[in-house]
Amino acid sequence: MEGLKKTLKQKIDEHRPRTVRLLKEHADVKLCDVTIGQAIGGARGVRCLVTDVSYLDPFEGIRFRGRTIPETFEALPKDAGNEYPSVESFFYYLMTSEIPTQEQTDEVIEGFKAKRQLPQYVIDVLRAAPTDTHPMTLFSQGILAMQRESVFVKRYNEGMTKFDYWEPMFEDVCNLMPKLPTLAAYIYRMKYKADIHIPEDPALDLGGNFAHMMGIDAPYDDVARMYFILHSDHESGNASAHTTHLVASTLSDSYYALSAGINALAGPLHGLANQEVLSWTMKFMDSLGGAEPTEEVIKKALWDTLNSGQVIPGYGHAVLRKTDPRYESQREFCLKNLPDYPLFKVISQIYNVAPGVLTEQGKAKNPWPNVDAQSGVIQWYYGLTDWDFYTVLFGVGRALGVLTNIVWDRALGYPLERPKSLTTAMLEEAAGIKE
Ligand code: HAX
Repeated sequence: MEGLKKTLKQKIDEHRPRTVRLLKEHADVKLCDVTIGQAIGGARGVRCLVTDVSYLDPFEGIRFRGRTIPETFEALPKDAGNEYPSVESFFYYLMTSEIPTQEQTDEVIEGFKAKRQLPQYVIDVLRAAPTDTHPMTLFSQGILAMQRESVFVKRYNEGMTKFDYWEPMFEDVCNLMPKLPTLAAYIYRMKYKADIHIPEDPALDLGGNFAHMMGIDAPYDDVARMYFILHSDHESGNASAHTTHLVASTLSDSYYALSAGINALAGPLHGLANQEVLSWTMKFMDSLGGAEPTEEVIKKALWDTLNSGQVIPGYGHAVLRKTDPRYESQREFCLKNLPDYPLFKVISQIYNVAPGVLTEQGKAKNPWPNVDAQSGVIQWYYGLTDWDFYTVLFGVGRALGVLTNIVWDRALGYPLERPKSLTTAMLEEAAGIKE
C-alpha cells in the first residue's frame, strides 16, 4: 500500500497548515450557540465536530469527499462486468479524496488480499461464545480480540512523536479493514450455514470474495460492493462514527475504537434498525395469513406500532429532512433487479403510507425513510434471510468511513474529546427558574 500511503502523506502535509491556521488565528470564531434543548436533547445540530471525509446536508443527503452517491459510483473505476466500483477504489478515494487509477486500485486490492486471513485465535474466540450470541456481539468481539496486533500501540510504547501517529494508525487500519468481510462471513456460516465454511478465493476483490465466502452467487458480489459503499460514512456525528472518533481520541488504537463504534451501531435507533425493519415487515405479513396487504391495512399496522409506544423502524432521521439518498439508491437497484418481488412491493407500499402516518402523528421531524428501510429486502432476495445478521453487513461498510476518519484525526492532531456537562440546577439557573 506504499502508493496509497504516499498520496495520503502528501494530502496530510497539504492539509495540516489549514487546521493549524484555523486554531492559531481563528479559534474564537463562533460556530453556534447551544440551547438547553440541545444539551438535554442529544446535542442535535450542535456544530462541534470536524471531518472532510463526508458531509451530510439535511435536504441533499450525503456527499463522500464532495461527491453525491451517484457521482461517486460514476467516478470510481469498475472492473469489467461489474456495475459497482470496487470497495478498494472507494477506500482509496475516502482516504485521499482522489479518484484512483486502475493501477492505484489494484495496489489496494492486492494489499487487502494479503491481509484478509483471520488469525486462528479470533476463530477460537467466536467459537467459545454461546450459540445464541448476537452476530453483532461476535463481530465486535472478533475485532477487539485482534487488538493485540496493534502496530500503533507498539510504536507508541517505543516512543513516537505525535506527528507520526497517523502512520501506524494507517497501518493498523490497512491490516484490520480487509479482515472484516472475512470475519463477517465466518460468523454468518458458523451461525446459519451449519458451521460449514468456504475458503477465500485469492483471485477476487473484497466484494467478490465476500460474496464467495458467504456462499451467495453473482450478482451478490456487486450487491456487497454497493452495500458497503453506501453504508460507509455519514459524517462524524452519527453514533457509530462519533463513538469510534471519541474512543480513538484517547489514543486508543483502531481495534478498540472500531469495536466500540460497532457496539453503538448495534442499537435499534441506529444500525440495528435494518434488522428491525425486516422483523416488523415479516411479523406484519405473517399476521395477514397470506393475504395481499392493502394500504389501509398497512396504515392500521403502523398506527398500532405508534400507539403501542414503539417507533416505525427505518423512518426518521436526526439530520436528514427528506428521503435518504441511500434509500433511493437501493430502491433504484430493486426497481431494476427485483421490481416484481412481493417483499419489495410491500416495502414500497409502506413507503407510500408511512410518511403520511408519521406526519399525521406530528412528532417525527422527518417522516421519510432512511437507509435501513430498504436494505433488508435486497439481502432477503439474495437468500440472506437471517435478519439479525444485517447490521454486521452495515458494520463492515461503516468501518470504511470511521477508520478513514481516525487516521485523519491522528494526522491533524485532533485532541482528546471532552465536552463539558452541567447540572439540572445550572440549567434552571440559566433559564431563570431556579427556586
Ligand atoms: N417512529 C415513531 N416515532 C418517531 C420516529 C419513527 N420512525 N422518528 C422519530 N420519532 C419520534 C421520536 O421518537 C421523538 O419522540 P418523543 O418526542 O416522544 O421523544 C419525536 O418523533 C421527535 O424525534 P425527531 O427529532 O424527529 O428524531 P430524533 O432525531 O430524536 O431521532 C431517529 C432520530 C432516527 C432515532 C428516529 O427517527 C427513530 O427512532 N427512527 C426509527 C429508528 C430508525 O430507523 N433508526 C435508523 C436511523 C438511521 C440510522 O442511523 N441508521 O443506522
